[in-house]
Order: sequence, then structure tokens, then C-alpha cells
Amino acid sequence: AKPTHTSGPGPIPTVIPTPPHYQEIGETGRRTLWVVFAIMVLSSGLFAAMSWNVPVSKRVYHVITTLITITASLSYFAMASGHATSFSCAPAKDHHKHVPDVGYTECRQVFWARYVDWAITTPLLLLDLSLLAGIDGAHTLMAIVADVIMVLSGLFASQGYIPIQRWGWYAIGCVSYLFVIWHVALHGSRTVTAKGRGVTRLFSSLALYTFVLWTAYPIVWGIADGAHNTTVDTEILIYAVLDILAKPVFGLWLLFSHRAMAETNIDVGGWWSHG
Ligand code: RET
Repeated sequence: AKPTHTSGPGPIPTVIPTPPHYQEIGETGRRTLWVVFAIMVLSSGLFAAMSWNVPVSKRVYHVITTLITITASLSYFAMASGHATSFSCAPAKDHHKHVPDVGYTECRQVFWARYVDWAITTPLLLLDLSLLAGIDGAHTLMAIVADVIMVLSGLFASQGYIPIQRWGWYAIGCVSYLFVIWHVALHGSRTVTAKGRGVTRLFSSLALYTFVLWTAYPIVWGIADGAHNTTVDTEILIYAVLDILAKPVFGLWLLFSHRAMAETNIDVGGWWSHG
């Protein structure tokens, strides 16, 4: 007859599963996220205030640039309050020389709010640059679509389990990024000359600044999210500095130059404003 209940620990399993290693945010990381949230809110207020006495027809850069920092405020609020995050697990690699067995899983906290943020703000940053350089609608649209593909590839890469998923999407993202540079930097440097020396000089500096900064993102991604070679807090700190340079500092530079240089004005047509 079958026993109705068993006592004792039962058979000892022959394979004891190794628990996953978790890498997650600490106190420094959380504090950094709140500080950047505050900086993004203040920048949004400043950029909105800067458009106060400017006629609507000359506010295109103000509107785009304010939307960029508002979006960043929302994503930093989500991350700082502990939202929009998940754990992405992958088999550990042998760069952990101090760990004798490599048969365990590593789960790292991924703040997917970043990718939502980038999918909205990087197209807007490109729009700022494209309008400044006088790039036509066709090339602007192609740059923006390539950029969205780049960001979504990064999101898929961050959720991958095996190397082909993670690094395959990463490679697709890098190729898309080359298209973005091609359409905006190379194309823009040809079209901008029609706007005169001042705008050409401004666009060259802003575009160079932008693409040097932007190139740091895939490098940080590869080291932090791809190879898991930094702590989550270090990753948060580095992205914080890059985000402040790429959004509020970029915005200040663009809006103050726009104010000082009438040639940066663009022909907005009747849809944008009635005068
Ligand atoms: C990913 C991974 C896939 C390959 C590449 C990437 C590039 C990301 C970039 C992000 C820029 C973000 C900015 C944020 C604004 O503050 C997605 C990391 C190429 C260029 C400027």
C-alpha cells in the first residue's frame, strides 16, 4: 500500500542547482537617478521659459528641445522610483576568473525605461540637427527610422539570453547607427553650407559633439550590459553624465546659439504657425 504521508528529507538530489547571481542597483545608483530627474525637470522649465518672448514661428527648436528633456524627466522618474526595470538573465561567462565554476546564471537589472526614452528623444535630437542643417525630409526620415531601429535593437539585445541574441542585435544596432551618422553628419555637412558660414560652423561643432557623445553609448552598453563588466551603479553614473551632456547641455548650446544667430531660423510654413 502507498504511504499516506512521508517523513524525513527524502532523497538527496544528485545535482544541486546553483542559484543565479544578481546584479542590481544600490544607494549611489538610486540617488544619481533622482539627481538627474531634478536636472531634467529644471532644464525643461528653463527651455520652456526661453521660448516665452519668441514668436511661435521661431520656436521650433524650443519645442523639440523641451520635449526631449520632458521625456527624459519622465524616464528618470520611472527609474528612480524603481519602475520600468526587469532582470535579464544569461549564462555567466568566464571573465569571472575569481569564480571557480562557470555553470551559473547571471541576472542583471535592466532599466528598460532608457530604451523608451531613447526611442523618443534621439529622433527629436536628430530632428533638431536636421532642421539646423537644412536636410531634406527624405534624409531626415531615413535617419530617424534607422535611429529607432538602433534603439529597439539595443532593447532586444538587452533581453537576449544566448550570445547570438545579445550580440546579433547589438551588431544590427551598430549598423543602423552608421546609417544615422551617414544621413545626418555627412549629408548635413553638405546641405548646411547654403545657410552661410555661421550656421555651418555651429552645425559642424554640434554634430561633432553629438556623434562623439553618442558613440560612447554603444561602448558603455558593450562593457556594462553586454559583457557585465561593471556594476549596475557605475553604469547608471556613466549614463547619467552622458544623458546630461546629450540633452540639457546640447539644448542650452542650441537654443542660445539660435537666439544669437538669425540665420538659424527655418522656414516653417503655414502648418506650424499662422504667423
Ligand atoms: C545601443 C546598443 C545597440 C547599438 C547602438 C546603441 C546606441 C545607442 C545610442 C544612444 C544614444 C542615446 C542618447 C540619449 C540621450 O540623452 C542602443 C546602446 C549603436 C547612440 C543620445
